[in-house]
Amino acid sequence: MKRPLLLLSMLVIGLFSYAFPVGTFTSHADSRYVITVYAPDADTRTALVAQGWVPDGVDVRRGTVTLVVNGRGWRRLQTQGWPILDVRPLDFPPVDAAYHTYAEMVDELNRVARQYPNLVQVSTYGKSLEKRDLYVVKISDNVHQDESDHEAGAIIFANIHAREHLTLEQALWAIHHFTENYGRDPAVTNLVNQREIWIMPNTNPDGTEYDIHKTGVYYWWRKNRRPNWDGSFGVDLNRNWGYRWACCGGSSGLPYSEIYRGTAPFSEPETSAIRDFFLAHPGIRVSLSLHTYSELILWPYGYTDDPLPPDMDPTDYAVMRRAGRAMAATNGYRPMQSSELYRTDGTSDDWIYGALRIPCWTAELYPSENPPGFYPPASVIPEQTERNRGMMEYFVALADEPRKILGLAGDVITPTVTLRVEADALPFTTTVQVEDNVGTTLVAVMEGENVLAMASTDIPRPGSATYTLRLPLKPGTHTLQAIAYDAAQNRGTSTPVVVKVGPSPQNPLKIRLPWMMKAVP
Ligand code: 0X9
Ligand code: ZN
Repeated sequence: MKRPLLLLSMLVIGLFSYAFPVGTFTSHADSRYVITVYAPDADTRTALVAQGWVPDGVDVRRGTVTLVVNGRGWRRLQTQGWPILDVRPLDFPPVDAAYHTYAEMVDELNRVARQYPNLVQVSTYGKSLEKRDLYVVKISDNVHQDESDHEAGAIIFANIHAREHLTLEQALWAIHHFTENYGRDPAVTNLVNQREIWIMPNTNPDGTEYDIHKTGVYYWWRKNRRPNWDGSFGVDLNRNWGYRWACCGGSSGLPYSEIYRGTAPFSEPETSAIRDFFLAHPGIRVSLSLHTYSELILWPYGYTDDPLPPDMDPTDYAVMRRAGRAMAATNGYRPMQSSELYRTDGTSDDWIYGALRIPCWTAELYPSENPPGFYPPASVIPEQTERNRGMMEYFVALADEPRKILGLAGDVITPTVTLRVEADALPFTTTVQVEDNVGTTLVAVMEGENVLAMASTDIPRPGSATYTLRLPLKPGTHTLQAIAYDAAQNRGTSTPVVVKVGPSPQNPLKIRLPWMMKAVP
């Protein structure tokens, strides 16, 4: 009796969904969908499972099964003739919709790359265990050229822990910040010109997708999705790195543990891909890893409580501690050695410093407590990502020579800047004269916070240089100031100059007065 009824209802629903196809979404290769299939009894559901489908939820009363599938799976369900009642894209809960799923992130990266083709390069550096592409974004002037011989590299990587979704938003914020403010904000422009910035917004895509795989419910997932020998899933990707792996009781050998270190150092494709990326890019001089939560800036090591063990250079220690404190001063986070939080071994940063000797930090972002813990509402994203602007810019600025902050190496000399206004010239031009030991790379004439004109050079010559800039000045009184940056992001400023601009042929006043323009030094 069951069978004919089922066949009939399948036919009816099949016809119905043929006439009114469910879902107006175009299927995207990376997108995943939450699909409700009509499977009213155990036999039908068993048949579904026998075809390889894994139910993510069964509503026995309504007789439906929920499946999370990609575009291929959706099409396969259709060709197999399963009655599909509902299709919706997998997403964060409505209140958190502004958070990016993996597919939304990929779309966003491609969109930014299309918008800023000369500044942004999107590529992949490997694949996750479940074969998702691992994305890295390069931001720099002449982005498609390797300029690592004269532009230092800085890397930011995020979301190595799945549930720490705010970190992906922080990484996307950085991608937007360094592109949208290019040519507008002198500090950002000089950084993009003088650095190669690498950003990995999601280093654990299998984990992040799993964490949100039932819309409306978070799984509190931390690890990747490695099937372990005991039937549990996941390796903690921040315990799997190969420097003093498993050394010190800061990780677990038990697969079901939240801090399971895996079967061997770099056993996971997600960690070994980042390692290989570092090895292939020796121009990277500083590294920042983004986690949540606690509002902390951490520096190595995690494996020992000793702040300065034999495998740490005292100067590097001073650099990491001082820069950690300086970054924390920009956003109100607390700076400390990593092991002051708790002992860890096999973390990314212990390897990045221990094996490569690259100064590195981990930022544990907003919030400081739970709740909201890992799941702050999306409404905080703008404020909490913008909060880290100072930290991000400081970090990228360090890359040319982190030891410069101790005054021990690199360039610590600020450009000397003189601004001269050509009083009788039209249109209004200024000459900015700059003097610097290694040479300035960017000058700008400012009126308060407004940039009136900007000029830059990629490879500066030491000594003095003169830039002539045309200013779009309107009649009136203006207080101008010139600023200059060198490649180390040292910033020099001129003394302010007050300029009175009268009406000109370009700027006629309604009542014609003899025009004048006067420079008062
Ligand atoms: O335990 C971790 O992996 C990090 N904290 S989290 O709550 N995001 O899981 C802290 C790692 C700190 N260790 C190093 N930076 N070495
Ligand atoms: Zn974390």
